[in-house]
Amino acid sequence: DWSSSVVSFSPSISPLNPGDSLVLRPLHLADLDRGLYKVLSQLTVAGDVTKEQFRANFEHMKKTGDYYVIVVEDTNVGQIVATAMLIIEHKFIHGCAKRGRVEEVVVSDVCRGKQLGKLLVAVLTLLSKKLQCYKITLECAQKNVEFYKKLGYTPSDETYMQCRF
Ligand code: 16G
Repeated sequence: DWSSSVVSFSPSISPLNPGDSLVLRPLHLADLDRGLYKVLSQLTVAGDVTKEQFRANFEHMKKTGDYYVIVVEDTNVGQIVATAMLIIEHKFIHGCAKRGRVEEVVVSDVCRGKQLGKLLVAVLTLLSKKLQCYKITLECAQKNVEFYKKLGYTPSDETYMQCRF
């Protein structure tokens, strides 16, 4: 239930009313042609992806049932202006529990200051709770720590480690 969310928005926006001419909805296949990669490239190397590569990934994600990718579209221009995804991971521990991960949170620079990042993360966090995840985690740049703290996330005692290929 959105109204029970602890996060407050000023001015008031919600998943059903994200702002003037904006719509929050699940990712569509056709969003590849609505500037999705232009937005993603503001986060990191988004890469050059063919329609077929995108479709194959999209279908795979859909089939697993564990990916919830949401976008905000500016319907005035038919362009994606923000995106984020929730991935559900299945664990043996905690009684075969589920854990959520937030990934690829990006708001286009043309749409900053409209609380869209906050809205997307709040929606996915609430969704993970509804899906009975025992926790939800994310990795972020140091400069975004304060942003995520306001959404109920706290830095972990665990160290984030990686191998890059
Ligand atoms: C951020 C993103 C992560 C993404 C990474 C890209 C969030 C919460 N985190 O950590 O999803 O994978 O940036 O960096 O959006 P990379 O190109 O080094 O993987």
